Amino acid sequence: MRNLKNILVTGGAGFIGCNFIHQLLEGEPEFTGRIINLDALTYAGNSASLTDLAGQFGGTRYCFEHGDICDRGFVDALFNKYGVDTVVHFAAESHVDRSIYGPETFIKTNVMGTFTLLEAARNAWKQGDGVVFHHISTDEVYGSLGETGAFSETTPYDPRSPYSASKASSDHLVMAYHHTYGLPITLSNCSNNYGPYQFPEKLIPLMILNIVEGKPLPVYGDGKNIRDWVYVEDHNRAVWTILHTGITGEKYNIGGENEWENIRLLHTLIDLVSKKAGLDPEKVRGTITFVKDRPGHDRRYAIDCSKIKRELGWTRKVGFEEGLAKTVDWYLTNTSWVDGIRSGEYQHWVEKNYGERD
Ligand code: NAD
Ligand code: TDX
Repeated sequence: MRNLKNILVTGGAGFIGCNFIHQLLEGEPEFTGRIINLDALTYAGNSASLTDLAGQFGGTRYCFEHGDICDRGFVDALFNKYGVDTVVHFAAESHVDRSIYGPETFIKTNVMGTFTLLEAARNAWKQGDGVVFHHISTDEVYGSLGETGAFSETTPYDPRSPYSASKASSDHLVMAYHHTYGLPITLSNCSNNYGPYQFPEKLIPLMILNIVEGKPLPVYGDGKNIRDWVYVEDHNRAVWTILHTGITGEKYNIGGENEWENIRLLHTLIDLVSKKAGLDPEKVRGTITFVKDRPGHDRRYAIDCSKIKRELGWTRKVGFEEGLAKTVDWYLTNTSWVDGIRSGEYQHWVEKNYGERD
């Protein structure tokens, strides 16, 4: 069992990263160390997701550092300042649609940013500081499945969007730093996450808010693409398990074993949100709008996560019904968070890029 004292979390103001920090500081009493959150606060980062923690743990167990993972000098300084022994690398450009409209920032952050962090970690590690680097990645690196089968850790990479290609590149770099230099790394590839604090450009929060606001519900293509969904806290518990007991140099798939066609998921959400918000579900169904398909839209993802279950004893705890209900409640309650995150660059981007797609 590793003793983690100074954890550098990148992208901790984003969806999965901020849940990770909340879970560690509020829900893991055996963790007594410190978290350093390095985040550039792009459109997807929101310090409001962490305000309560900054008040409760700020300065001692939680430190926020505003900066770019591509900035080598800044990253090196953080390793020195905090004696970082663990890196949990969430920071990325994460939205597939944006990678289609503007791939460059994906290459910068996901490829060059990961490279920069790896170099900084290798430098600290060479100086004798024990550093473990955990890289957070996605099932999308494996490509698209037909009607049967599931991605395992040995499935060959076949990324098909600029997003997944940039994540695949970063995975290869992480593995290369282990094989070439011996840097202690672990890597995880997870399926679609859902839960609180997810930016409402992603399917589930977008649909929840559009249902409540009476806006059209845009379904890409025929709506029959399939995704595997895992509650964000289950993903983060898996990461925590890997950090403690994962084998250096290994990769682990994480998934919910929970496949849904998009259109079926949308109907489920319509029923759930309508019930909670006092709407007529049949009227809401009338707002479903089939729009032009996402170019290169992967048809089906499914994850074989038997390795992490068998070798590290992780299992998913939150069922889909329970997780969806919690998520819907969270978005219906936290309206000021929603207003805050949607007030900036996002709306402008949607108008500019999505105007012509219907
Ligand atoms: P997100 O877009 O919600 O958050 C990304 C965070 O990274 C933001 O806080 C942003 O400000 C920060 N960031 C972006 N560029 C940066 C830079 N150059 N320097 C420093 N910070 C920067 O993303 P997410 O959904 O929380 O995803 C986190 C990680 O998990 C990503 O690596 C993603 O590829 C991976 N992942 C996501 C999912 C999912 O369903 N969301 C599934 C599997 C894997
Ligand atoms: O408006 C929409 N309509 C629609 O039909 C949106 C936003 C999405 N979709 C479809 C596309 C996908 O088949 O829903 C599915 C899910 O879409 P996203 O929420 O954009 O997620 P996805 O493209 O599957 O990628 C997500 O999971 C893997 C994350 O964004 C990635 O960061 C992660 O790696």
